[in-house]
Amino acid sequence: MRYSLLLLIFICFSCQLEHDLPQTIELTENWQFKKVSDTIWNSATVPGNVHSDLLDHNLIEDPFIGNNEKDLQWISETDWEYKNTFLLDELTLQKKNIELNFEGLDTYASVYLNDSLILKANNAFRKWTIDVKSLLKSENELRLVFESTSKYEEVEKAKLAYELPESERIFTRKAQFQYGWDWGPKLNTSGISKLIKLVAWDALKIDNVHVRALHLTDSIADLSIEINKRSSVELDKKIIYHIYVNGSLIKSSEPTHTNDQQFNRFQIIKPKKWWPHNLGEPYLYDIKVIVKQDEKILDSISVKKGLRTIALVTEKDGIGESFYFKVNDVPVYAKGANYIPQNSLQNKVTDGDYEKLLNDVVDANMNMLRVWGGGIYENDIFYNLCDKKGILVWQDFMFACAMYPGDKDFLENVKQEAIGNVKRLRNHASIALWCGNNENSEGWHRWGWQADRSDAEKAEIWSNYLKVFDSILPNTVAKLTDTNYWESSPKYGRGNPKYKTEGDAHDWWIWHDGYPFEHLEENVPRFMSEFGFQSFPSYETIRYINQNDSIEITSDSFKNHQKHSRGFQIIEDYMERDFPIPDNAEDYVYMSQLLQAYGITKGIEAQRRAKPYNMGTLFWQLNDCWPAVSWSSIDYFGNWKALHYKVKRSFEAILISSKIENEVLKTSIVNDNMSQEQGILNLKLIDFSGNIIWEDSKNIIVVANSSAIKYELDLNTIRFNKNEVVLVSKFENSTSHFYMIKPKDLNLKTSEITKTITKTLDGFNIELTSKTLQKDVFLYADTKGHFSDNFFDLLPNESIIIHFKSNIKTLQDLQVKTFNNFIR
Ligand code: BMA
Repeated sequence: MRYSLLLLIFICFSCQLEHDLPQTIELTENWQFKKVSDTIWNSATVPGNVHSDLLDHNLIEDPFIGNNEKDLQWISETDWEYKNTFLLDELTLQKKNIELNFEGLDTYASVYLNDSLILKANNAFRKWTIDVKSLLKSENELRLVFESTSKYEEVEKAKLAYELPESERIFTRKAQFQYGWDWGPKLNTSGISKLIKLVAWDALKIDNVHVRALHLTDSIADLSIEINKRSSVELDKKIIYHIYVNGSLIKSSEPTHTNDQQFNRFQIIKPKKWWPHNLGEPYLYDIKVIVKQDEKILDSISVKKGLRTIALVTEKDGIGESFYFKVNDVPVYAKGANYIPQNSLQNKVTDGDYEKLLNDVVDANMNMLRVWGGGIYENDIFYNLCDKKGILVWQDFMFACAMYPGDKDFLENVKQEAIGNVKRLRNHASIALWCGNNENSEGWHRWGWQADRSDAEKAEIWSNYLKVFDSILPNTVAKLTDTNYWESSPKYGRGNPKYKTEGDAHDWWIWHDGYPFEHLEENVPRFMSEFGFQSFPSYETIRYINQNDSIEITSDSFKNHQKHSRGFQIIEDYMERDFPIPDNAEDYVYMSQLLQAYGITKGIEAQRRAKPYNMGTLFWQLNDCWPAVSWSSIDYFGNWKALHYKVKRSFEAILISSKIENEVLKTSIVNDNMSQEQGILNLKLIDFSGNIIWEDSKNIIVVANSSAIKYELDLNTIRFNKNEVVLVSKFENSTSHFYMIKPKDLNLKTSEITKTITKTLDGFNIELTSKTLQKDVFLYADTKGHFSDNFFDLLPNESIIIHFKSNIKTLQDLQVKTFNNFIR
C-alpha cells in the first residue's frame, strides 16, 4: 500500500510562542482515478479534473487541438472515481475536532471515508465541511464518485411540466460555459476542482473575519471586525483577542469566556485609502487577529484590507437613471472588459497566468473587470491581485442566459452558494458590485422565451426568477456586506428604448444584429457593460489549433474553433464595409484584428466623450478559455490582439478624441484624472508625406474628471481631400491620429519602412522610420515575446522605437505588415 505524503502547514507567526493552533493537512498527493466501470487505476492530480488526468496519461487527445473536442464528449457521460489513502499520527487523531474541508467538487460527488458515505455534493460553487473525527484511523481511504451531470438533469427536468430555456445545464450548479458557449468548447468536466484539507483542532478555530469600514474620512477610519470562530468545548479559561495593523498591536479585548461571535471596533488614524490604480495607490493594510489563552496562541487569521467607500449610484435624472460607481466619494469612470475563465480546464491556470493577465489589464489602462456569470467565482488569487493592482471587480453570480428552476432544494442550494462566496470575497476592496445574472432578464423579456406558454406557466417561471434574483441573492449581499447589488446585466435589453437612458446596457446591435460600428457613436448608454466584435487570434494560436506551420483558417478543424454559427460571415460582412478584404489567410487574420479594434475603440471613445452621461465601458471580452476565434483582446496564449494595444490608447487617462458632425470637426478632451489640466492643444492636418495642410494651437483648461469639446473647426474653410490626410492632435503627453474616412478609402502611399534592431538587456529595441505615413504597422516574429506597442501609425519622417521583450539572443525573424500595402 502506498501512503500519502502529508503536507503539514502550520500557520505560525512566532515560533517562540507556545501554541495550540489548528493543524491543516492538504490532501494533494497520491491520488488515483478510474472510470467507475474499470478496474485499472491511474495516478491523478488534485486539484484537477478528469479531462486533465486523462490527458496526462495520453488516454485522450488534446481537446484544444483541431476537432478533438468532438470525440471527447463520452467523458461527460461517464461516471468517474477518485481515491487517496492517507496516514494520520496519534497527535492528530487525538485532536478534539477533525474535519475535512472540500473547497470545490465538480459536481455530483458521493464521498466515502473508510467506506462510510460522508457527503453527497451537488454544487461546484460550494465548499463542504464535514466532521470526520469518529471515522478516522491511522490509515484512511478517501473515495469520491462523480456521476455524470446529465443523469441528474434528466431527473430534474422530468419533474417540470414545461421546459426551461437552456435546459439542461440550468439544473446543475457548475460553470455554465462548460456546456459550450459561443466562444468556448463543450467540455463538461468533473473532478476534485479545489483543495481537500483535513483540519484538526482542539479548543478554537477561526473560520473567517469580516473587516468593515463603518466610517472613513481622511482623518479617521472607524472599523469593525467580526470574527467567526468555532470552539468545541466551554472554554474553561478566558481568551483574549489581539488585533494587529501592519504588524503593530492596536487593540486587545478584555479576557472573555464567551463562545459567541466576537465583535470589535478599532480605529486607524489618518488612514491611507485604497484607490483604483488610475486614481491613486491601491493601498492595502495588513490586519491580523490572534486569539490567545494564557499566552498560548489558539488561532490567528490575516487579511489584506483596502480602505475605501464604494457605491453604485442609480439616481433618477432628467433623462432616465444614472449608473456609475463612486469610490471614496469620487465618481469613477469605469474602463475595462468582461472576464471569462482562463481555461476550460481550470487546473491548467497557473498563478503566473493570473499575474500576467492582470498586468495586461493594468497596462491597458483598465480599472474594472466584470467577472461574467457563465463562468466561475474566481479563485482567491484573482481578487488578491485585483486588490493589489487597483482593479475594480463587477462580480456576477454564476447564472447566465437562461431561466433557472425554483424548487426548494435548488433555492436552498443557491442560498448556500451565495453565502459561501459572498463571505469568501467580502473583505476584498476590489469588489465593487454583486450582480444577479447575465442576460436572464433580457432573455425572458426579449428572446422569445415566453412564446407558447400559458399565463400560469409564465407566472411561475418569473416568480422563480424573482425568488433567486430579487430575494435570495440581494438579501444575502445586504446581510453580509456593504456592497451594492444589481439584479441583472443588462437592465434592459436593446429592444427596449430605455436601454440608452437607464442602467447598464449590452449593445449587441453590433455583431449579432449586424449594425455598422457608427451605431455606437449615435447610441450611447449610461454604462456599457458589454459590446464586442470577434477577430482571429495570433498566428501562434492558429498554428496550435491546426498543428501546422502554415496559417490555415478554412480547415474543418480550425472552423471548430469558431463557436458562433454565423461568426465567419459576420466578420467578412463588417470587413467589407470598412476595410479591404485580403486574399490570403495571414493577411486576413491581421485585417480581422484591425477591424475589431477599429469598431470597439470607436465605441469606447464615443462613450468616454459622453461622460458623465455615460460613466463606464466594459467591452466583451478580455480573454479566452481555449484557442479560438472570439471577441477577446488577448488570445489563449496571452498574445495581445490589435484590440488590446488600441484600447490601451483609448483608455488613457487623458484622451483626445475627434469626430465630424455636419462637416464640423469637434475635438474633445476627456480627463479621468482628479486634477485639472492646463496646456496647449495642438492640431495639425498633414498629408501622407508629412506636408502640413493646416495647423492651430490653443491654450486650454480641462477640468478634473470631465469631458468637453475643446476645439471646433468648419472643414469647409480648408481645402483638402479627406482620403489623403490625418489629423494629428497633441495635448500634454497624449496624441491622437484621426482619419476622416473609412480605412478602405484612404489613399495611403506605399514606401519602405526602415528598421534598425539593437539588443537590450531583456530583448531588443526596434527603431522604425518611413518617408510616408504607415498605418497600423504590425510587428511579429515566430519567437515568443511581447512588443511594447503594435498596430501603431508611423508618421512620415518620424522615428519610433518599439521594445520587444524576449529571451532570445538574436532577432532574425522580425516581420512587418503595414495597412498601406492593402490599398489598391
Ligand atoms: C454576451 C455574453 C455571452 C456571449 C457574448 C457574445 O451576451 O453575455 O453570453 O458569449 O454575448 O455573444
